[in-house]
Amino acid sequence: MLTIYGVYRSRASRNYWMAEELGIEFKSVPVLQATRMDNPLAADAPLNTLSPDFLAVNPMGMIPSIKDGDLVLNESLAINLYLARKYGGPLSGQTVEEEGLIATWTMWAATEVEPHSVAIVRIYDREQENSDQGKAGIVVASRSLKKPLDVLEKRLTGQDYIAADRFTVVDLNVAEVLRYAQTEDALFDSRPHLKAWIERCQSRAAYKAMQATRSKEPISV
Ligand SMILES: N[C@@H](CCC(=O)N[C@@H](CS)C(=O)NCC(=O)O)C(=O)O
Repeated sequence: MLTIYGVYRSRASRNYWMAEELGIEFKSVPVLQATRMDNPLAADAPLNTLSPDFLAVNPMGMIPSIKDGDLVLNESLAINLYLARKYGGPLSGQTVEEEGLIATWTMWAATEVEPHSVAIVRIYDREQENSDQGKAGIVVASRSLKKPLDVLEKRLTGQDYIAADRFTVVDLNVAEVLRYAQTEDALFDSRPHLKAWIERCQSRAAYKAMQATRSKEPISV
């Protein structure tokens, strides 16, 4: 059975969403972020990203990781590409060309979008969004997102999904990377196709199932 190591309030959410989409059985092993804990190395600390048992799974000390049979994989977006290929049906690329587009837009999200969307979510995580420093950080990150979001808006003008005429793993990957910037309404209100697309992605039953579990997870440990 597939094992997902992580918590829903982390990048593991994208793998939980993917597992829901695929309808595959999976086991979730909770691994907390050490950075959110007071004393992650305490003898009685719950399994976390600094625990030796978890470092044996991912020496980078980051969630998510998965185990599928004997295979261990890290890197949330790559995990989804693997799950799509292995279990995916219509979520995976059906042609080499679709696979190429899925890889391209996933790498684009990881390199051109996520650094800036994560910068925004971190400001909210630290409850700094109303401080001068936090506001300045949001302005800088939003400015950096302008070009990538204009490019995605153009891509989605005249087509409902990024790589094919159906929802695929890359829509899930990009939507999850962009979710971190969704506090900034202006980024989406000014780009109607992007806004309609992310709403389309997030109206899926599997996304709602992931969010329902996520909302029950305690915010602090
Ligand atoms: N590129 C990695 C990044 C993983 C990552 O940064 N995970 C965070 C949680 S979202 C983490 O585990 N941080 C360690 C910590 O906070 O202790 C991926 O996409 O899987």
